[in-house]
Amino acid sequence: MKNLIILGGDGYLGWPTAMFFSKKGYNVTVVDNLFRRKICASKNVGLLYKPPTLINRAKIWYKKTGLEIKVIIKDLRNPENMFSLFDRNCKYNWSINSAYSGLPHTIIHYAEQPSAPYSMKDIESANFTILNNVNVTNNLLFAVKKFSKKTHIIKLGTMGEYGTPNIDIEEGWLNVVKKGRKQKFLFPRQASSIYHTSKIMDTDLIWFAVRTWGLRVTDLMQGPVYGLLTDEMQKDERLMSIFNYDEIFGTVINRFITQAVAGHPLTIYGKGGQTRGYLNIKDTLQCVYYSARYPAKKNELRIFNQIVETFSVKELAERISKVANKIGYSSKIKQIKNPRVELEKHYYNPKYQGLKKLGVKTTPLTDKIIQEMIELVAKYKNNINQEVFFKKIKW
Ligand code: USQ
Repeated sequence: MKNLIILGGDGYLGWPTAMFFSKKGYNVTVVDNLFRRKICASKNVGLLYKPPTLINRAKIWYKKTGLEIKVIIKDLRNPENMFSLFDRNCKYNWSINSAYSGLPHTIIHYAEQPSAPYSMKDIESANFTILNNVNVTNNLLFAVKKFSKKTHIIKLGTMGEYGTPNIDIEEGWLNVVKKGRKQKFLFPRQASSIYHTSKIMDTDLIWFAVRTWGLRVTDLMQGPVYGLLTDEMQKDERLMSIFNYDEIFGTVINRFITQAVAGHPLTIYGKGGQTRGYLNIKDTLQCVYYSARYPAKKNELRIFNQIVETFSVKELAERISKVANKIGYSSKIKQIKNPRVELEKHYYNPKYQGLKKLGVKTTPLTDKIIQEMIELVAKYKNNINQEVFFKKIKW
């Protein structure tokens, strides 16, 4: 049984990933400092429903499947906490069988502050984002170097690291020829928030560690994710992922779906030509799974663009509104002043073949999927607080 550790295992992607790998037969441990839950509680952020605690989620999972997901509540900004994950005497907060059974084959690193608006809120949030994200990444690299150089790190990067350049976006790297000489460099990165910039800093650290210490890392450059359900959760809605629709943690498709259900206009920022690469939460799991199954080699920083299809914000609003209207909602669209500094009309042509070549089968956004999301969100309609659609964060 392969040991797999998920850093940030309580988040939107972390918990579904834990169940997915557990079902696939991995020996899964999740680690989290519960940052997301604490912020959601303290900042009155819009959660569609309150998921059980991480420990209770693991217990429910065990009752349903007989499979154990070990839980560790720790802040990984502390290097000792990170190092302890490689220690045979590491204590689990919740575990049926606490015997430690060897070093991790794979570590999936999601343990970051994931919100661009949160990082732009004020100096405290900006500093927290930079310090947390870079610090945890650095601790992980040092821990793997010290205890387990064979461990494959899967790091969640973001397409936002590249920004929206006026040229095609390659998968992570760019071959440059100058005066007859050639060199492969990281593809130029130019982010449009402190959060996205912190991910660029992570990438620089990782590339340094791979070159210098021979680590093996896969960096997944992910676009905005949408959806609530994965195959594992459908057994029990208490196992669904944390779902935000607010300005801070809600990604745009999840927000538009919730706005349609609540009878709030779908809020396009500015002209709406902002184009990004999107993917269903189910596809995130597949991408991470195939990356784990076919790991990067020693001394390799392998980079994949983790997206399925591109849409402008305007296209998304129109599609979601159309489906909502068809099934009886009265959904409107409203263009509002863009609180962000970003290009509202631009060229966007990223490559994203690598993960498909590994075997990932994609789930494009269909009207049926939009309808299913609307219907599921509608079950929690009474929990929607329209006041949190905007928290007045400006770039
Ligand atoms: N947008 C609207 N209206 C809204 C909300 C957002 O027009 O009500 C626009 C934004 O201005 C932006 C686009 O939708 O142009 C996407 O915004 P988002 O909030 O869905 O995504 P973003 O802030 O970029 O961040 C999200 C995740 C982050 C991940 C990133 C991938 O929160 O963790 O890294 O997507 S990417 O965008 O490709 O960098």
